[in-house]
Amino acid sequence: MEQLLQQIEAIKAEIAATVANTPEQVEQFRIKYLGTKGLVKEIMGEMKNVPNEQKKEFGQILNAFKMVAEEKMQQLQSALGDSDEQTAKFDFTLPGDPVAVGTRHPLNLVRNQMVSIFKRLGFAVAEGPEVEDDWHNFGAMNLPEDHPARDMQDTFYVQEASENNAAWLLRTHTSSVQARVMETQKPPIRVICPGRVYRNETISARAHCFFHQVEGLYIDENVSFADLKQTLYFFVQEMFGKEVKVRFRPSYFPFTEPSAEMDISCQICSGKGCNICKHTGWVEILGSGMVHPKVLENFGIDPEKYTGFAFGMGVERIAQLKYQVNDLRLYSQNDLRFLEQFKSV
Ligand code: 2NL
Repeated sequence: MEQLLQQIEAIKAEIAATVANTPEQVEQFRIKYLGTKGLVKEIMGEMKNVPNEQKKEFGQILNAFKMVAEEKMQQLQSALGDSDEQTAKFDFTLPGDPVAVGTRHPLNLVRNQMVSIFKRLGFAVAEGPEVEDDWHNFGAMNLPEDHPARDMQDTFYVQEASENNAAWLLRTHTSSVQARVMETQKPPIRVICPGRVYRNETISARAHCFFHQVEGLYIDENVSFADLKQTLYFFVQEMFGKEVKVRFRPSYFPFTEPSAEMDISCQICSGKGCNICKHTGWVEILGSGMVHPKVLENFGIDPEKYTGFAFGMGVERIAQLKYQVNDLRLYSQNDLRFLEQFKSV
């Protein structure tokens, strides 16, 4: 009995000291210890010579011994497998699992194109808050107190004006951002302001309660209406191609004088006449004008020394003309059948 225990301890030490560098050596280990004629089986065979009252205790010792051999066997196998067998089996040329990537939203695609065109002309990009005070959105832009745009019917008020507090509202144009630029910077100023704006409209194919704008402002000495026209003509040529034709129509905005709207030749029918251009061959794409002297004065800019032009356009409108989107609601419904069409744009 005592001798058997010593024998087991000796074999255990031998097992612990075993190393195997090849599959053959692992197999030799298996045969020597765990095979049908192996040492584990042989020692197990001694069980019949153990006296009955010691069988239970000895059985436990034998089981533990067998586990030591089996665990070592697994160790040897996995140590080999990691370095050789498994790497050899793995085909690194297999294609990976496809990862579904999203697509850019058409409004972001068009906004980015617009921004990059104006950047090339030296315009900086400015952004600002969507919740604005009455002054930056309306007052500074020369909109009189009784102007219809200020009406609750048209503008979302977050807080009405009171004795001590200004009115807070969702900006109705990104002019409010340009107001903040004029407040903090001196001319020359050359910025574009892309962003979301809000109007209290009933949602339909042609109107939405929010949309996206890019407004531009250029103030320096000797800025003229000719600069305005050439800048905007360059913009549409880059956006729609060199073939595009433009025309300016006189218009009115409280913040510009004189004011003009710009039309381009219809991109759908090339000017022949269709539903989009209402058979005129022309579509309106933006409003513009020379910055009103009162607006300049509001920011301490001397209108005798400086002049400027400004313009504003809707990103949805440009995207509609570029990609023939016939319903404004499509932009905010997140319908994949719509969005996936812009995968390769
Ligand atoms: C439109 C018309 C316009 C402006 C926006 C502007 C900004 C400043 C001063 C003067 Cl800071 N004007 N912006 C000027 C003319 C037209 O937008 O139909 N937008 C969609």
